[in-house]
Parts: sequence; structure tokens; C-alpha cells
Amino acid sequence: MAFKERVFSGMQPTGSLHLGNYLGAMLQWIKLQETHECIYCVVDLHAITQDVEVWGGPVELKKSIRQVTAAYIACGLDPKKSVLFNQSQVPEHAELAWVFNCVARLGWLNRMTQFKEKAGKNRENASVGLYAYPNLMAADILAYRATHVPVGEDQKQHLELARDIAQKFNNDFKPSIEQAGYADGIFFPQPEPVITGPATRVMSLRDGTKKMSKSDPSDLSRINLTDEADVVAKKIQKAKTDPEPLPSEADGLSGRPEAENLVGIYAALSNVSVEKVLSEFGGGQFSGFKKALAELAVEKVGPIGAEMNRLMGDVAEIDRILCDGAARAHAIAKPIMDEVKDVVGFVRS
Ligand code: AQP
Repeated sequence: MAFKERVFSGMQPTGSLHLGNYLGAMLQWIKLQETHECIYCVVDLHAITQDVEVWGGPVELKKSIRQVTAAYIACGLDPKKSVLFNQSQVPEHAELAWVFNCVARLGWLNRMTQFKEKAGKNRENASVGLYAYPNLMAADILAYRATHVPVGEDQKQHLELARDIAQKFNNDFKPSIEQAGYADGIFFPQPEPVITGPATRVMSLRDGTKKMSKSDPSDLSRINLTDEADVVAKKIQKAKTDPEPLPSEADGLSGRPEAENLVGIYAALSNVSVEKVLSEFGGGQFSGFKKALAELAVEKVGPIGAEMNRLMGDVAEIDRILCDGAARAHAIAKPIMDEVKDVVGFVRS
């Protein structure tokens, strides 16, 4: 069966969105909404897979869900063009995730590097939800039979797993899928990752070998979309660098992760190549470059933060947008989930 092209992606309300989320994923989302049917979710069920200290408890979670929604809109997502909603309002995500828990293999999940990184040394104490996170992510995508998933590079492995789950489901239930009228036996599509943002892996400002992340305990490690101009400038000024001047060629950045990261951020924000940035700043010290980067970051991030604050002034409107989006998402996912139940063999009224 040829599936209609449909885009799905999401972000976790585990704190304020940052430059990595923006450059790695959001810019692609905005582009895709002009050409595709797009479904963008605030993945609150994913947020609670981490310890409560990470997502902050019930009051903080509600605030973060609304704040991420405000960030979506402030960055340029249009709730009339795209479907914007929070995951927990559409029950099919959790329902399909359970089916996928029974399709995915333990061996597949054991290979997931994000679980290893997030669970750290205390693996025995990690939640079962964190372990099964990729199955829920597969359900998020396949509940809509989405064909394209714009994400940062860190999500590539999870996307591969979603493809394996789709394929195994199609194989496991082939006879009933065919009986349901899918002559080629293909019930779920193989979702394609879209990893093409201007900076698909933005690194921490404190450690160029670690990705910029909402849950990094150091706020200095990231630029939040809500940071005030002076905070952005301070974070960039304090960003870790090395003692050498900036190179004039891109090759000179290899083995210098912090320099590579800052130059990459500058290139992405100004929409030019790394070579172009180095032709301007190569040979100079970091101090001058950091000043220019701070100005650029403030120019790009400042208006987003200001618009988020304005939107957060009307929480009822944000809730209305989420509720409307959830109804539209449910209308797509419910018939697909009903068919899943038939294919698996559940009795339903
Ligand atoms: N540093 C990054 N560079 C490029 N892309 C990134 N993304 C996240 N960090 C970077 C992309 O943003 C989207 C949403 O990510 P998420 O919020 O669902 O979860 P995450 O990938 O786990 O991001 P964080 O910031 O590290 O969140 P926490 O700390 O809560 O786990 C995804 O497309 C992701 O690839």
C-alpha cells in the first residue's frame, strides 16, 4: 500500500527548549509544515519516564507542557496548518505502545544508547518507562502511519527501532493484515528519519563531547529559548574553548569539539557554511568571535522568548489550542488503532 506522506515529531516537556531543539529539529518542522500534513506533539508521557526531579512534579509539568506549546508557536508553527497537541490527551499513543511492548524484543531495547546514557550507572533504578521509551516513540509515529520524522541525530537509533517494530508487526500479523484488506500485507509504513537541520547535533557549551540537553544539571551548558539577552551573552562568554586561535579551514576544527560546536552554531544561526564563518573569524581569538556569536544568538533567540512570554500570558488559549489539536489527532489515530485491535484479535464493540 502506498501511504500518504505525513510528518510526525515531538519534544519532551522536561524543561525549557534550547538551541539544540531549535536548530536540530524545530527549523525542519517549520519548513515541512509548508509542504506536508504535519502532526507535532508535546510528548508528556515521555517526560515522566525520567525521575520526578528531572521534570519537576505536577505543577512544573503542566507549566512545561504549556511552555513547550508556546515555544512551538513562537518559533513559527501554525496551529491551523499543523496539528499541535499533548500526547496524554490522545489515548491511542499509550494503547499502541502496549501492543509494541509485546512486539519489540528485549535484545533490541538493550542496544539503545540513550537508555544507557540516561540510566547511567544506576541502571537497576531506572524506570521501566525509560527502558520502553523507544516503543512509545514508535507508537507515537505509527498511530498516525507517519512516513517522515524530523529529528536531531540523537534520535536516529530510535527511528531505526520504530522501523523494525513496524516490520515485525507486519510480519507477525501478516494473515490477519491481508484478511483486513491489505493485499500486500503492509499495515504500517517504514517511517523515514529526516535528519537534515542546519545543526543536527548541537553540543553542550560546557563540554563539546556531550549534546546540549534540557536535563543537563548545568544551565550554563545550554541556551534556552527563554533566556534574556544578558544571560545568553554570559553563557556564550563562559562557554568552554581551547587556547588556540580559530582555524581558517574547517579541517582545523577536528579534535577541537568546543570550537567546532561554537562555529557550527554560528553557521546554523546565520544560515551560512562553516567555511564562510572561518573565512571571517579564522586566525582570531575566541573573545571577538564569542562577542559576535552572542549578538547573533540574542538577535535570533530574543524574539522567540519574547513571543513565548506573551503567549504564556493567556494559558486558556494555549489549552484551547492543545484541546483542538488533540481532537484532530484523535480523529486520525482512532480508526488506525481500531484496525490494530482487529488485526491483533481483540474483541471490540
Ligand atoms: N543537542 C541537540 N542537537 C540537535 N538536536 C537536538 N534535539 C535535542 N537535543 C538536541 C532534538 O530535539 C528534539 C526534541 O528532543 P526531546 O526534547 O524530545 O528530547 P531529547 O532528544 O532527549 O532532548 P533533550 O534536550 O536532551 O531532553 P532531555 O534532557 O529531557 O532528555 C528531538 O528531535 C531531538 O533529536
